[in-house]
Order: sequence, then structure tokens, then C-alpha cells
Amino acid sequence: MATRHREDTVLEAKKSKVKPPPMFKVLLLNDDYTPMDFVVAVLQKFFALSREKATQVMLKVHREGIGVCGIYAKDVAATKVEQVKSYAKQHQHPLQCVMEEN
Ligand code: TYC
Repeated sequence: MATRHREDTVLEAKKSKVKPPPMFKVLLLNDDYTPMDFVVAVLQKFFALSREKATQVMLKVHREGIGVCGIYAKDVAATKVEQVKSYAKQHQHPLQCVMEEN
């Protein structure tokens, strides 16, 4: 990080000691019962994905068993996981969502 003084002269270059926060992947897990349309709607509602991108992520999870919805700071990721699980439960679908440090 450059420290600038009078006349905008660079006097020294200091290394920032502030580490970026650890980031967490939010992952959806496949199951045999949750409707594909519901998963697409969840990805649009909670992860702000377009219908096209949400469909791609849903199909990846359907085919491969797991897929990334997004990458967030810890508290944001934890909130998204709870929102998805709660919404799925309300609608009586077994959709599972987990987080994992990146
Ligand atoms: N496998 C589900 C089906 O065939 C669809 C599905 C996709 C479920 C992604 C969960 O995270 C999931 N209806």
C-alpha cells in the first residue's frame, strides 16, 4: 500500500497486514425428489442467478451430485444455507445445502 504525502510523492511502499476474509462455497446436494423447477427457483431467489445460469447449476448438481451456488464471507454463506434449508422444508422438499471453506 503506497503512503502519499505532500505533492503526491510516494515515500514508501508498505505491505498490507490485513488478510482478506476466508471465503466459503455454498453447495447444493442432489436428491431424487426435489423438483428441478424448485431448485431453479431457489437459485434465482437466494443466489440472484439468471434463469439460464440457475438451470445450468441445477443440471450440474443433478448430474454430478453436488454444485456451487456461490462463494461468500462466512456469515453470508451461513445465512444462505439456512434460508435454502428453511425454504425447502416449508415446501416439503428434501433439498440439502451446505457450506465449505474455499
Ligand atoms: N434430481 C432431482 C430430480 O431429478 C433434481 C435436483 C437437482 C434435486 C438439484 C436437487 O440440488 C438438486 N427431480
